[in-house]
Amino acid sequence: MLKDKQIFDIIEREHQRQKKGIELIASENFVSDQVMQAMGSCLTNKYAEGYPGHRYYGGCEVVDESENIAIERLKQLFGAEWANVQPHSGAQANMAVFMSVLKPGDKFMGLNLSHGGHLSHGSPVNFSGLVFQPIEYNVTPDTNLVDYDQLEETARRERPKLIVGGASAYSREWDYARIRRIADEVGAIFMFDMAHPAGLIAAGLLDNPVKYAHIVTTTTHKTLRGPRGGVIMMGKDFDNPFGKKTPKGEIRKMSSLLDSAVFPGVQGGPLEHVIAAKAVAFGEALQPEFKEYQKQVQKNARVLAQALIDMGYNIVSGGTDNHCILVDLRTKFPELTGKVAEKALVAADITANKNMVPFDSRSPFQTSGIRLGTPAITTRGAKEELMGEIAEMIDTVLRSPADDAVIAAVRAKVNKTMESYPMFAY
Ligand code: DSN
Repeated sequence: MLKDKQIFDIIEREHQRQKKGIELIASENFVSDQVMQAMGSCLTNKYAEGYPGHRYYGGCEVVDESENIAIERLKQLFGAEWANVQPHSGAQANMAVFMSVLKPGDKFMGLNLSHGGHLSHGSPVNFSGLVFQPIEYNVTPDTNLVDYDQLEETARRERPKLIVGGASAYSREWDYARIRRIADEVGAIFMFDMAHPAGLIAAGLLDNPVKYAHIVTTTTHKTLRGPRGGVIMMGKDFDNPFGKKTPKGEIRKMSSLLDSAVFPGVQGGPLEHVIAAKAVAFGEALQPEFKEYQKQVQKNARVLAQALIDMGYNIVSGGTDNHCILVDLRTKFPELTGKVAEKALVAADITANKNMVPFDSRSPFQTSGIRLGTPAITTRGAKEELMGEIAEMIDTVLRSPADDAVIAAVRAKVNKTMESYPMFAY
């Protein structure tokens, strides 16, 4: 059969786009060749509804092994007692948790989306806000750190059944112990979605929510540098009875409720090729080189944030503890929206995304911020020396976002620079 030229030409163009640009989207990364190979393997052909040893199809003995290895490596990586590696995405992992611990209409708390929170933590256009009753907590106007006092007062008043921690644009460490204390006091489950900093947590550079939260979810493709997907974990609470009875009257463990919520609750057949790729990525994350990589991710983020601060940019919360930097453009360029900034940077082959900043005066379609991150550029081998240059290139573009000649000159510099930073073979 002839190769599908139309699609493979597109794939090659995307390959070239990734190769020649500076990738600063905080939630993206470049996987290794073996992660890519596992994803593109014959495991995609297999139906395996159910769990290892208990499937609804024959011929699952082989994929049972790779799924079990993925589970064991993930548990080892984060010190978890139980894990489910089947969620197709972070949002589906979160949905399975919501399905397990809430009934439609139940109250839960999550970080305000415009203060760094995530769509699946209570947005009115997402299942979380459509089916359940979200109550926001915020960051403080002065520090832009999570307002734990407000979280506590709100939880005491509203008595939510679930408190969700985690964010998609928050650069600081979390006080997990305090949220767990609040959850215990009001009788809520504490779920932490560590999708963004998971890689830094695996490397021991940030505190580990598995030690505190009842349930932890993450995507596998951000700092963790695995294939696109999600997982759910539990620490010591995995064995707790959780009140829901089986038809025979037995009270089920929370982990078994979560398994049932993933399949058959919100998903059908697992993506065994992606699960094998997750296993490969977890194996890579257990190697000493992964810790060195994450140290560099964190160092690069700090250096890039400082370089921007030195140029007069306002970095939300004044800096970063992780891989993510949120720039409030209003201080340096009051007229420049995140939307225009993103477009100008992309035209210069610097990929970043517009983002709301806390207490934003603009809509989510315009925004006053851009979000930057260092996981992908660090995978390409960038060290802190490059961060100053990147800050200068960003500044040059943002000072003249409508000047095609300036943008073309920066793009040429970006493309030349990236020739010295190889991608994996593919
Ligand atoms: N869309 C992801 C991000 O960019 O943070 C979160 O799911």
